[in-house]
Amino acid sequence: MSESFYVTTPIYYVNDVPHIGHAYTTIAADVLARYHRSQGHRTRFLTGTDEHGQKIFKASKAQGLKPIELANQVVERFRVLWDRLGISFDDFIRTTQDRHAQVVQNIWKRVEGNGDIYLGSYEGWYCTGCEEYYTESTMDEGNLCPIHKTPLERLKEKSYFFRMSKYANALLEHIERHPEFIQPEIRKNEIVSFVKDGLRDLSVSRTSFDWGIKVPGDPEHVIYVWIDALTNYISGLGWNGTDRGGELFEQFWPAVHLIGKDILRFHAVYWPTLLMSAGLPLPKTVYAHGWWTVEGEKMSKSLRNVVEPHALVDAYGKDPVRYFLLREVPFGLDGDFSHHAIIGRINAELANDLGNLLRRSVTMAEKYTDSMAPKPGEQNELDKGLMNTAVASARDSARHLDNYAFHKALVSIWELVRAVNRYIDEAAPWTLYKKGERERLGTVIFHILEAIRWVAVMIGPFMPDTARTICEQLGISDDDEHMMRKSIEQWAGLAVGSRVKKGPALFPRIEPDRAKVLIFQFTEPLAESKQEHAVEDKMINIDDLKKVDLRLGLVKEAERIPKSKKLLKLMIDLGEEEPRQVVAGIGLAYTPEQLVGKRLLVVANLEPVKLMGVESKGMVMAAGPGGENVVVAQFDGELPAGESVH
Ligand code: ME8
Repeated sequence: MSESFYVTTPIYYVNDVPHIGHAYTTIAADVLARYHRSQGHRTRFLTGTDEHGQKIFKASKAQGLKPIELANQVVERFRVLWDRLGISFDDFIRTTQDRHAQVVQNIWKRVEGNGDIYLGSYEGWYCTGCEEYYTESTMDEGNLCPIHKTPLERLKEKSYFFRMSKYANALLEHIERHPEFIQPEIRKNEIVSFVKDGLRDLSVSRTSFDWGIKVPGDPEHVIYVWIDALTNYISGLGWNGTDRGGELFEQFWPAVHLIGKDILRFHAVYWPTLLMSAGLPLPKTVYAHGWWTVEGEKMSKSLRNVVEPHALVDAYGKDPVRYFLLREVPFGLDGDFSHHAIIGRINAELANDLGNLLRRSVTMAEKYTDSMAPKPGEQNELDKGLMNTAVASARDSARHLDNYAFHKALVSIWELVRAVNRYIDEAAPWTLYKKGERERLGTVIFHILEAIRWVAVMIGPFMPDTARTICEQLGISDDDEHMMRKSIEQWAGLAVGSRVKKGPALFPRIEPDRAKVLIFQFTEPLAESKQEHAVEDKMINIDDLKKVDLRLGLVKEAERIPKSKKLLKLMIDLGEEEPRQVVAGIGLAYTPEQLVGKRLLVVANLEPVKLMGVESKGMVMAAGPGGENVVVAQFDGELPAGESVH
């Protein structure tokens, strides 16, 4: 029996229309699914939508719609976009479908049957945006959500709990034994330290609204939306509530879950512990990719910089968008979307390297070998070099895809693209033609066409239409056999005599005038909204500024505040009799040792506050988005502590 491969995307919320972030995960999953199919593996690719919970309920109310009406509208938007982006999913699951609700209730019953669900009450700080409770130590100062920066709601409700705490050790053991389980490494480390801090039991039902799946036997409660949502990965396989799970489950589980790093904890802690309790195998891999910003800014509706995938496809075409998103940024890392960058890559790598290669090669075959793939003669060293590069490129690109390193796979493929361009220059078919060296000419043209065929097969998962167009121009019939990886296991798979035919340019260059127009169109709303924000933000005058007592503070001592990851207690010399105690939320970015001896910029006249019970009499200034990415403002040189800043 052939190997099987099951890949999933997150199921997306239907309170918002799809944007480039959703497209990114889904394209990555599509590339993997296409790649595995081309390997001859039995492959299944699931995507879908997450339609329950308070967030959707509130969003629908705000629009005067029933939740299901909102869901139906937005689901359509996702479907249309996936179609446009060439997403080859095998199934699309909606959490409002009956087939899903039954599975969620079944998994609940199994977990309950194992004694892992009990009734209690929950009080905490809730963010509807995240659909999650925060604790004093995980929320931001001022009772704000650490993700959305919006006020959290204090909620108290009766709730069922899942005994997640019971599974902490088993989870750590599993992570240890299965290095491929949480990737990349940095995300694994995050989860390990989170779990080592101890797991609490998880509140898994809500009574404050009823837009969800009912708790079996207690219809006053709906099942927590994340338990509902995560279960899609097995309801999409028709899990039938038994150990074996039914035909699809047996064939395809466990899955590779591709997700964004924002939802790692749900996938790497909640979901596996739930599966353990239900007695089911854990996912093979949870791969959390990075986060896209846009032209250096966080994507947000209020900045009007949300990148709309349809507009991108309109401007650049489907395959270039797919290529760019996976080529630009290593999969596990954060990246920035910029129109300059996509235009740069389209012109250099797609139009120049690949598009020109095909064009000049087909033109030569038309002119020198009667529009046919000629019969090759004996290989010389140059030919062997090209063949070896092709073999290496196929091997490397496959290995990189097996490791989710999409960008490296593309780099390996482009090594071949560039090698063919060099080969043409060195073999100089035009000279052979002039000299009438027909046999050698035939060998060279064959090698060029065969190498391009290898490129087409390798780029197939990334740029399916482009691959097909290349095959057409090489006279390869449009059947799937030729797009299979097997077809590049051996050199010289191109049929001698296949008819070569020029077509339109693969990727038209984006000339500078057009580039300017595109960049203007895309970035204008952003610039406008920035201006609006600037006007809205009140100006201050010099007297306002003088009210702030800014001083140079020399850090004398620093230590962590127990039970807090972020907060550090600093003793800072501000030129006063005694050092001042200041609490700073920079503990993910700095160790206490790193801070001692630094000369920092400190606000000295801020009203004292207590943070986690520790008094803070001032504030350390720092820049950056937060968490590990924060840099303190500090002074060079040896100026004395307490020096005022103006
Ligand atoms: O979280 N950069 O749904 P969601 C990269 N329903 N990827 C991004 C992104 C960005 N700026 N913004 C979003 C949910 N994504 C839950 C999931 S799964 C059982 C339930 C992508 O609509 C990324 O994949 O908020 C992220 O994980 C997902 O969209 C979140 O989609």
